[in-house]
Amino acid sequence: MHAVFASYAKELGCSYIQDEAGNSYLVNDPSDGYCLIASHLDSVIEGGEYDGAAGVIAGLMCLRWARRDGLRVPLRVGAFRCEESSNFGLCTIGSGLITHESYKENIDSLKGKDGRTIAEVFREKGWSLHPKKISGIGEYLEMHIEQGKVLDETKTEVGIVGTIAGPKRYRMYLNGMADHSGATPMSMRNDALCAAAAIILEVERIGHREAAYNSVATVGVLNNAPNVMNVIPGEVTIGIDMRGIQKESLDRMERDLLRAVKSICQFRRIDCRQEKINDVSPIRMSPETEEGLVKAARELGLSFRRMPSGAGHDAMSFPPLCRTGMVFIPCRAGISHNKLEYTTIPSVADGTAVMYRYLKDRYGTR
Ligand code: HGY
Ligand code: MN
Ligand code: MN
Repeated sequence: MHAVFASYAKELGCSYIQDEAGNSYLVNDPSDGYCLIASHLDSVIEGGEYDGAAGVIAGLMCLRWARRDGLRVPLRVGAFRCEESSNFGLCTIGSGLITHESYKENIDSLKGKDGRTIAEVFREKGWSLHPKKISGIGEYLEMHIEQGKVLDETKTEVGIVGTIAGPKRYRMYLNGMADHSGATPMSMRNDALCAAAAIILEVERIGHREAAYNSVATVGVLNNAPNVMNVIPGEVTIGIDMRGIQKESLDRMERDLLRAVKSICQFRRIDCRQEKINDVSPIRMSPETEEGLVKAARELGLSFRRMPSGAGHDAMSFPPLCRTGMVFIPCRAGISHNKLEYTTIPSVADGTAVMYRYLKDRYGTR
């Protein structure tokens, strides 16, 4: 995908560069103060074709229109690596590394699904986990499918994002005692999978309780060992993903989760090792960029709504550095992270037109 992305350089009159973390860019003008329009090219396992890719295509279209119209602004289009937490459990790795915003702690020992550490993978690819910080950026824009049902169900053409939900993520390693499923009396078991089941239902209960604040809580990862019919499960790993646009709600979910894990494991005589893999506060987009995108949508006569993002995005990495804004487009039935994920070319064009109109309003043409 990055090679295909790079192949557009010539027809768009751009140069292709890669940063030290392996992220790709097309550059129409090397001067500072550039506007970066980007998203990611990786996807979740068994995912769809639009999450990330649609936003990169929107950037390429803006480059093409800017070249046609002689837009004055220095534009770059970016394709980030490893935005999804599917492999290393951590999200927005590519954009987080080059902004130095998301990873102040050392992530070298994070293991991917194939057991190799991120340090081994980066070394093999010739990339750095400690790249020099991105510089010269004036503004960051990203277009993305909503991955929710609001725009589709309300038949709204575009969404303008105000706040992106922050993720708090844990991996819990539950250790009980593998034992004979036939010969071990029920009162003498340390069943790690039953403890996990109690925790999973508690995560769901906490999520429902905080739904009033737009918070959600999910257990998406479950590994059970030895995972055979006649052995009481001894070792279980679960991955917990909590998200919220209100910090207090996120903190309440975390507090109640840790309390529940402690009491469930004590009651069931299970040892639990906790690994906190993500703790990103809810991120506010720049108000002036948000207002500019709203103005552009209005000028284009597109139906729009201001809305939060429940999903995380590379745009989370940029507000500490520069003005940042996001545009959403509908996806069919809100389905995402699923092969059925779908949006239309006219919707991609609508979202792109809003970003491009914003650029013209802000920077003007020759
Ligand atoms: O998981 C997310 O929120 C995003 O799709 N990376
Ligand atoms: Mn995604
Ligand atoms: Mn995405």
